[in-house]
Amino acid sequence: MAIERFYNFAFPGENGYTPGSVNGHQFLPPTVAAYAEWNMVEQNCGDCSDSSICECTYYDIIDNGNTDQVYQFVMTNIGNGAGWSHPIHLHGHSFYVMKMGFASYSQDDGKLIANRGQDQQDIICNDGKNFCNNAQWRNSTWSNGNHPTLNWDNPPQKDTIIVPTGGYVVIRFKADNPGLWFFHCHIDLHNTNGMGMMINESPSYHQKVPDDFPRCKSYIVNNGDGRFLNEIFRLLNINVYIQNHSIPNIEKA
Ligand SMILES: [Cu+2]
Repeated sequence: MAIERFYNFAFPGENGYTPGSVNGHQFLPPTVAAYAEWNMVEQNCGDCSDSSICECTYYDIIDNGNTDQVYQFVMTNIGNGAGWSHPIHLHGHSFYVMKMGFASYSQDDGKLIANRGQDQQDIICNDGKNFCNNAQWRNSTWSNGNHPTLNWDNPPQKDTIIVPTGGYVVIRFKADNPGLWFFHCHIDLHNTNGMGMMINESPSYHQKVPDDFPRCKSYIVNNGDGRFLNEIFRLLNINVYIQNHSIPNIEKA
């Protein structure tokens, strides 16, 4: 039996605030080396809800020690925040592509038909704003890895797959590689805008870091120059997060 998770990679939001996110969580990079100092990662995504967009160091824990457990991820690109296709990349695994679902396009002009994305077809979004932060199969008997028409005949094995606008991709892999794996859109503008998350796989089975491995601790600058400094750090590609930072908003084209 596969354990199933839904992740919506999109730009949901309202009032001009539509950052890249996964299930409505705009990713904040951890302020520490997360693998070595997991207990210092700011793990509070408590303000996030099905009908809001939040910023946090979003992660999910999978497996908990059973190294043969199969996981099924349903990666969606649906709802209020659909509009671009996303090449989603999972570190630490190659996965099997079991199914792809597409939105409906006009036979005449090739354009997306309004309201015919997969949030209106195979998948349902439970929130009134159609952010799709907590999507599920419309047919509940498909839940928990029981979708009836997955491709079992030599499914392609990949580590990156396009999740089409308005559509979804079902992947499977064995959780047999304990570690901390980034899971993100590989368009860097989307990724750095927050469309990513961490998969913490089998935490109790992580390899220990060497005893003398540097512990940098959390370094948070919080002053009036924070916004300016944050941009400098971004330009230098230094992974330091400034409180009250500003991430440029990506407007829909
Ligand atoms: Cu993207």
